Amino acid sequence: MKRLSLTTIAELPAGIARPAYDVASAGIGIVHLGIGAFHRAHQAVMVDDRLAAGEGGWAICGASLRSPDTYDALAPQDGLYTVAIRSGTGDALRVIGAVRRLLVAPQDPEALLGIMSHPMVRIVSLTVTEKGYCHDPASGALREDHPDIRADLATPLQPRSAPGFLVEALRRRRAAGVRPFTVLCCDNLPANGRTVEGVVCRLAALRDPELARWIEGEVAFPSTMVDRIVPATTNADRVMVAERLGLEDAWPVMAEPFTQWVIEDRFCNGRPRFEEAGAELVSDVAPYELMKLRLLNGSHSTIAYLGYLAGYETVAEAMGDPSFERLVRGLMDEEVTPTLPLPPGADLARYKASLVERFRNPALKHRTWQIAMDGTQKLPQRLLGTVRDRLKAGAPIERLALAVAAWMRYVTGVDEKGRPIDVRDPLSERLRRLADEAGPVAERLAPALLQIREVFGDDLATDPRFTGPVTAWLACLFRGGAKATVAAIGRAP
Ligand code: CS2
Repeated sequence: MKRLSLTTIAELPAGIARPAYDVASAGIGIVHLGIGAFHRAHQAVMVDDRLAAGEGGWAICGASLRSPDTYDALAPQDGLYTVAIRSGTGDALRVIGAVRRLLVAPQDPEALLGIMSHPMVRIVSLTVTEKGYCHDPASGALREDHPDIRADLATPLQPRSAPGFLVEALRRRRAAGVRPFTVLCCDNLPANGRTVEGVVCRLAALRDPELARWIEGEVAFPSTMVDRIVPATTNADRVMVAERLGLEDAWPVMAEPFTQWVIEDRFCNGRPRFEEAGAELVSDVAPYELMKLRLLNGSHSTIAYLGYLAGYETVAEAMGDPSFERLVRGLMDEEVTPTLPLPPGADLARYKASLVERFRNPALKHRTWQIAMDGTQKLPQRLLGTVRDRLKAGAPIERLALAVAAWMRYVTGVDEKGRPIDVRDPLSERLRRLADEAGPVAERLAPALLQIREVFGDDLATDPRFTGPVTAWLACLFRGGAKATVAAIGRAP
């Protein structure tokens, strides 16, 4: 079978949407760090819309900071790939042309720095996942002892980390008298623009305080809220797409119909009219971001740990269990909602109902194991901020505590049937060691894991209003398993 590319695109059957513009002549205006499935199903689709609408100078150069996989899949396809929108009524396919160039940073850091410093590039956006910012998830501060940061300070002209690339490219622009780009963070971090600004300015200050001052004064770091559920692509997905296209696509991406992008309208060097592609440009993203991180991602992580332990492979399967649905609705309505400032014009009841519908989408096959990854980087903004707000208000935190306990049970690395769990987390070795030392005893395991300051900060580990319910739920999980514990929630542990 032939491969999707600019040469074969004309052979696509009718019914497959494709770029409505001259792909080959679209100029690059955005460098994106972390060209994974999420970016390709989210921002790149909106950029594709703007290119089709005639804003020709905003195509994307996508860089991978680690693995060459995306490059290897998409470079032979001239950057073209398929987005399959999956709903109960079938899959709608669209070929995207917005990614005009691909790079693999470790193979050629100079090429990436070259394009990042080029005046035609006016935005550098990022989806490098929570751990890609080399920061302390509890405090948001740069981890100066992070191996990649130490390397970037030792050889700043050949950076490794995302902050290292941003600082070096901005330094080059300043030295050459080129206006800086906007840094557009699209990861699920709280106050993501501010957080990345803090990390970048700190790293710059360690190199050159003058540079740090210039970045603070000249570079815009708008915050954003990004939302679209994008499960990892499977081989069955590749086969389905090839059948529909009549062409092979080495890496199509699967997504739900829903998509949302809320962006703080603060750019220092121009931007495409994203609002005409469906984005919401606002003056303050914070309420949207809290709503999404705490309701969607908080529920997701809760479903992921409990669902995995209960033997559910996907979010939709877990949500098919009535006790899980009750737990998620109870978590959202009773424990999260009272902590949320309302975004202007938002209808929270509708938002929550739509989340339950999205989680139940049977076509998505979003694996609990996928969401369970990197818990140490996710828990603070998804669950622990809510816990702190609830404790401040003197309010109960039973479901939140159960979710944290489920994470603890999960990171022991052994499931309820005694089989190993493939725990993926930057702290996985430490987690494993703590779990092995404590053994499957809630009263020993909970305090050991609560000592991880990067996750729980200095306050939660010693607050009995938190440690008490977490330990009690962990004991329940060890005793009765996740299914029975979820069925029992509502009664005191
Ligand atoms: C998920 C998110 O994998 C995860 O941790 O919770 O990727 C989630 O699907 C997106 O944030 C949805 O916008």
